[in-house]
Amino acid sequence: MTNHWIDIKNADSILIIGSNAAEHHPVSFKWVLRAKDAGATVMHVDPKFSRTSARSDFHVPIRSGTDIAFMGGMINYVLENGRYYKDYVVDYTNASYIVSEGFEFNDGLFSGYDPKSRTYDQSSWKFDLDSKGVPKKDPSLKHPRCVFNLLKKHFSRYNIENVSSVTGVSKDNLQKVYSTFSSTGTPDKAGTIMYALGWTQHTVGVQNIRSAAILQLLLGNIGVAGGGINALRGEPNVQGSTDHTLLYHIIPGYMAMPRADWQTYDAYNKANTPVSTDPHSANWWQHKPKYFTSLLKGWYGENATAKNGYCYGLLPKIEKGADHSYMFLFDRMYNNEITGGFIIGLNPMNSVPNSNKVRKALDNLDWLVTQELHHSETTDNWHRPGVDPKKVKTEVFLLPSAHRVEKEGTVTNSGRWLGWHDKAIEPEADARSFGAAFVPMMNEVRALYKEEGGKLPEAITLLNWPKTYNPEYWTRLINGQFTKDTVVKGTKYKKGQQVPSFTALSDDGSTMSLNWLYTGSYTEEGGNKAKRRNPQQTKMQANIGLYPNWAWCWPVNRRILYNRASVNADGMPLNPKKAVIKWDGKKWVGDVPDGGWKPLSSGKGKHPFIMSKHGHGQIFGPGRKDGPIPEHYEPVETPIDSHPFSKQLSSPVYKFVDSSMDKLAKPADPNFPIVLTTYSLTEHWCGGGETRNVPNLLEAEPQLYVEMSPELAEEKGIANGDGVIVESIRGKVEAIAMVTVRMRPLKVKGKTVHLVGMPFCFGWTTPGTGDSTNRLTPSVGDPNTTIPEYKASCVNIRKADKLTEIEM
Ligand SMILES: Nc1nc2c(c(=O)[nH]1)N[C@H]1C(S)=C(S)[C@@H](COP(=O)(O)OP(=O)(O)OC[C@H]3O[C@@H](n4cnc5c(=O)[nH]c(N)nc54)[C@H](O)[C@@H]3O)O[C@H]1N2
Ligand SMILES: Nc1nc2c(c(=O)[nH]1)N[C@H]1C(S)=C(S)[C@@H](COP(=O)(O)OP(=O)(O)OC[C@H]3O[C@@H](n4cnc5c(=O)[nH]c(N)nc54)[C@H](O)[C@@H]3O)O[C@H]1N2
Ligand SMILES: [Mo]
Repeated sequence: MTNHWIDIKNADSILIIGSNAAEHHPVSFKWVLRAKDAGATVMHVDPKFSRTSARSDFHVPIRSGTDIAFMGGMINYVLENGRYYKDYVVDYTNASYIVSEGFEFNDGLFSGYDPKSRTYDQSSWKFDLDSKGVPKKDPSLKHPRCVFNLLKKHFSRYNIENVSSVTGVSKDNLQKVYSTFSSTGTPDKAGTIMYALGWTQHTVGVQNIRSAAILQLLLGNIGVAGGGINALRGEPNVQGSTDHTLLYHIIPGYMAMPRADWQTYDAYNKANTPVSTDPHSANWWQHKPKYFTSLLKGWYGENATAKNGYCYGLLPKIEKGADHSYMFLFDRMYNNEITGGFIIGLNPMNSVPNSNKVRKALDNLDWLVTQELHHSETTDNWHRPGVDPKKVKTEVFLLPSAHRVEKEGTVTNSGRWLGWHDKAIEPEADARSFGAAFVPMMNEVRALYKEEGGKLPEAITLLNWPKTYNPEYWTRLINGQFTKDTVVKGTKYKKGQQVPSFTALSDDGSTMSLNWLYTGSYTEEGGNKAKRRNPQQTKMQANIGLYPNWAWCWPVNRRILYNRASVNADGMPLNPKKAVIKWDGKKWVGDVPDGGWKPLSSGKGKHPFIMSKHGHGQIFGPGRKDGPIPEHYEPVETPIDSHPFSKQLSSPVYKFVDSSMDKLAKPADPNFPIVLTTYSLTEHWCGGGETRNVPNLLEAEPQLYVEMSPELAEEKGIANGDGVIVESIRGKVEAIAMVTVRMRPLKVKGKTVHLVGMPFCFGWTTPGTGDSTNRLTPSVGDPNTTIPEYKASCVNIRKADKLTEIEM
């Protein structure tokens, strides 16, 4: 989230799109309702009517996978009707930058497309630079090739007619949302966008979010109280685990994973450190070598020296363009390229797309280590129905895990707040937390490498590694410590003492930190700030609910990101009634500002978007793999075979896994005419591996069902409560029909398109519940993130002759 949970109460307009916030993020909804009580309009744009819709001012049904058309229509509306916040757009975004002549967009494709490799050469997506290397600008926004005019031209196709015919949203509903939300394009109003999986789980997931970034920049809604783009994160600590590298393409603190073409420490730094020649651009990532060196010092301790490139050579390096996300991992397993591994704290045999295939893939392992609270579809895959366990070669180790109430440590919430979680009781019997299992296991591995050698043993033997597990110890190291006696701004620090802030991190080996974003969270002066529970705040902070002494927030306890965009050049709040920061003549007050420089009018200030190279909010965003501006593309499986925006039906660069078990339905396939979307349930957790083992939750939601409209039910001769078979080109599942007006048929290009929705929390290890919905879903993903397209695929549905045991 750019903002945080409490801040939602400051919004005048709330657009919940691609999220069922009331059911899956109830804490967020407390603040949504506060805002509503204070007069905010709450809108829910979602294929399904849910408890979120029920508490919103209005619900807008939409066809799954068409949100860029919906958002593009709103961007067009804002531009055509002059609803944007002109000063903000000119001063704080890249709308005035001149885009180089080589950049083009024709019939759904951006310049640089290579159909053979299905990738873009992004080199033409750039700006004209002046003699000093700073982008040329036209603040009058008249230049035909300035970002603003290219944007206008691009989205002019997104008129109400086209948008309505593709999304299935009525014209009335489009007008209602567009006019309400765009009313926040003034300094005294703020609108927030809350999204989650309904936006990310698409082959255009990243571009859905880009469309929100563009809209919010046009309306001046970034950096202000009650504004922002607010990703409602999923698993309780998924924010923390992404910050610390859950994903294969990054290392802690959002730095790039080392690659084979960056063989040395210097090559890594050169490729990853942006340079700006604009004296007013903070270009914060220029400091990356300090964070990277401190991380290497954290990993390899005293063994990491300037002379040996801080042990960079010991790190594994991935090939440029290689994809190690889970769809591709399981594909490698399917092709016998992986012999063994660990699966801990997840149940991929239920939650990964195309379970038919991934279950077979897992059979190819020689060994598998799992650590669980329960038996799951993953731990027990070797004896799933229809499989002879004698024929499965995998040796499976099932280690007992401590439950979360049996462990302590930090949790980072969606708003980037770092809280401490106490242990309530000791784990039972042999159950251990992951750390308590992993730290000693790693010591055994180290001992073996020391004894036996092997390939590049130093990568393991030289690690800075403790003897036993202690969460407090890791929390201190994540913050970072001095490795030499040092003086920072007049204060003396001894070797081994905590680093006070990331501005003190250095690339000369005198500091270590396991994550620069968290430096400042555990200091000599403040102790472990995750444990802070002090509600004190100044009057200005209390006005918008910043609570700076409660827990700690990355970066540097800044509660609202990009807050320098909430003030004018003199440092005065654009909206004084809900000020975030303010220059009092000598210093900034309110939130921790995005950089402590004086206001821009002093001549010594910096542009507010300090993480982007040139310092402006990126309306034109050249860093993505599928284009600098969003464009509507259909989901890979789609009920239509053309759309009015271009000839390019689906994303030209979506990722897919190519195997005999990964079939895809063709566009408008008459065998699979119905759009399927899948989602979580209030009463269960994700794949259900945990909650199906809690009897009262299972009683509340006992069985796989499929939500469908009365119109579809009638067409198919299905009654509420009937057993049905839902089938995709990849597999089928048995479910109970839930006939409900919560799902509506939509008019798409003049024809009726039916949508059905299914939860994905059931599985065969809990008898009588049904099996994984992911037996239906395809292994296709976003080109930037490879997140699977769980939210839109095509199926058919028929009444079951009898309710059988699940077919395998
Ligand atoms: N009780 C409970 N809470 C949870 C979870 C749980 O399982 N149970 N899971 C947690 C996790 S890990 C996560 S990631 C989050 C998930 O939180 P959410 O993303 O809110 O949950 P989902 O149910 O996956 O989907 C959200 C909504 O997206 C809609 N949707 C589907 N396709 C589209 C589309 O193309 N466009 C639009 N606009 N909307 C679409 C669905 O109808 C659904 O209402 O919740 C977390 N919270
Ligand atoms: N079709 C479809 N598929 C989806 C989604 C969707 O919307 N639609 N959503 C996706 C999303 S957002 C997510 S996050 C994934 C979730 O997918 P998974 O992570 O696979 O789902 P969970 O059910 O949360 O699995 C967690 C497992 O960890 C166990 N567990 C719980 N606590 C602990 C612990 O402390 N230690 C250990 N070792 N184990 C523990 C639980 O018993 C459970 O079996 O599913 C994805 N799959
Ligand atoms: Mo999630």
